[in-house]
Amino acid sequence: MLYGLGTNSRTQTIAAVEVAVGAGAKDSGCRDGPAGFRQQAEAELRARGVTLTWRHMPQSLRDAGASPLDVVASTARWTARVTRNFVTKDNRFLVVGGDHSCAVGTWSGAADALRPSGALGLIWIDAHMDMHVPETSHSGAINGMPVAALLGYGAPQLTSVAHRGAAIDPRHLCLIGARSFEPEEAAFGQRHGVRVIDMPEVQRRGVKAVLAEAHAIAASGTAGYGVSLDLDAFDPVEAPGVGTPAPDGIRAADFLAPWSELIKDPACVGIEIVEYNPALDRDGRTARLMQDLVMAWV
Ligand SMILES: [Mn+2]
Repeated sequence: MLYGLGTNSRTQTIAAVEVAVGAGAKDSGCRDGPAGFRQQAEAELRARGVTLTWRHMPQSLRDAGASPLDVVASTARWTARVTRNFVTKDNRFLVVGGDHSCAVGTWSGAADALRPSGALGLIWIDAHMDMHVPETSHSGAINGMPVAALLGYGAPQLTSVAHRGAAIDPRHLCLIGARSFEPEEAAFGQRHGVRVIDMPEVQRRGVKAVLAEAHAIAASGTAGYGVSLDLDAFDPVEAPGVGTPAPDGIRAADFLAPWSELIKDPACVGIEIVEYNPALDRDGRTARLMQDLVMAWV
């Protein structure tokens, strides 16, 4: 099915939000993700008819000697204000991370804006499940916890960013591409009834079919949905510039067309592309993939 008609205009503007956070990861290098993306891909996007207008994260939010949790939580509060504003005004947004802890702010704000009209659905495309709570995490890294936080579990600073309690109802959440996770996360997902389409299932059924299922989960009975894309969902051959690569991932050639259909649905309120670590990229491969992912939106 066709979700939306393309536009005939020659140039398109996308509202981009820079969430330059790295405190949620063991390697803080994806703090440089938005700057690296701009440097590697922005000129080429402009040449292809797409202009990004940026909301920059205030300098004061970057580390400043506070604990990682403090940095992540204050970043989340800022991000939530920005995305809440976009969704309230019916403007779709692109968040560029940053480590995946940025998702706590992105979707807390979007859910808060939609709350008067209904729930927010969420599609989470990632090699990992990100469903740890501080008690189960082996590494303590906050970028392994955002899904749990959005479901209302974890550090109080992360579960009440825009609103007290869960931002996302597990019935409207779907994870895709999981292949590297701890048993505690799988148990958490089962306990809460989260639909997890793991990588073997993606390979068996194909990307198009699993994105269609995820769309049904996130779009049915909700006021809109978002898509959070962790670049480590892709095979490291195609997206080496990530902090936590996992082999045997999704291939861009299978992904781009159904991704385009998924995010062009007017019910899609915004998207998020995270975990780009420019220092680990090879020949600009990951940045080029990000460019294609953004081009698929127009
Ligand atoms: Mn992730």
